[in-house]
Amino acid sequence: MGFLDGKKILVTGVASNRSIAWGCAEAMHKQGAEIALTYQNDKLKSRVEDMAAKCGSDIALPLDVGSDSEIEALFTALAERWDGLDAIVHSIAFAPREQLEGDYVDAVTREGFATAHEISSYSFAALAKAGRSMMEGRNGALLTMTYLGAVRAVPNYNVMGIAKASLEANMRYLAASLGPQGTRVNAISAGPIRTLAAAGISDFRDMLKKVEERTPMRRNVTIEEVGNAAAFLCSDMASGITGDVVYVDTGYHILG
Ligand code: 0WD
Repeated sequence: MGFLDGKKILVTGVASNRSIAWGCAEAMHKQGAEIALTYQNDKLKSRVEDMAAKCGSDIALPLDVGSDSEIEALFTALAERWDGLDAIVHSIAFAPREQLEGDYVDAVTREGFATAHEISSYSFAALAKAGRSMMEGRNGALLTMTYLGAVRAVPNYNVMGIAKASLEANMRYLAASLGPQGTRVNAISAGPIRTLAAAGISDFRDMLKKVEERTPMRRNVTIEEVGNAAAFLCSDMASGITGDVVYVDTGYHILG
């Protein structure tokens, strides 16, 4: 018996077994949820299929959130397998690598700004919109992944911090919009974790070290810990929580 028994959950953004999305899928599977995964491109297909199988699932579907037709096709394919959907985990972000190093004003470009916002923020609203009818009447949940760089000027995080601020506002507007149909919308602000996406951020290793030295718990957070919080937020145990950012960062955000 788990607290997600009978729930059908779509988890996007699995790129490797270090992905935060994978921590979410594993934790949710442990709590009894049925899981569907997505993969960004053909290179990731067989890896993500294998990872779905580890969650007892044979649903791994293509999704590049830069494409409206792929978003539509995803929900059409999902509707052929499931009669409804209880939660969507959005764990996707992208900015061109040259945006994520050095001085913000030097690095930012019109194109880099637009890409970061489209892939890292708009895509959350796009998934909410496309998934809305499958989620109706089920007390569903949407969840996204954000970072402290949304509310503080973190070195090298640059335009991604602005995209995360947009994502957090997006989350609140989605919560207001979808609340009347019973869908809750939240974000987890995770501490730094070594993943493929994180490798694109300049001096990421220093960031991990700095957090470890200063944070109240004197260690970095794990994908299992983020996954457990995600499982809770997508469950009926969190039925009163919407429009919120929950920090899963071993307390780093409270420091002055
Ligand atoms: O320290 C960290 N790792 C933190 C990550 C701290 C706080 C928040 N986050 C956020 C990230 O910003 C992101 O929103 O968590 C989310 C997941 O990131 P992750 O688990 O750190 O990274 P990763 O394992 O790389 O998964 C992100 C994936 C991509 O991986 P790559 O490495 O290929 O960029 O997002 C997917 C892709 O699989 N992705 C897309 N999926 C569909 N369409 C797209 C796209 N256009 N672009 C990227």
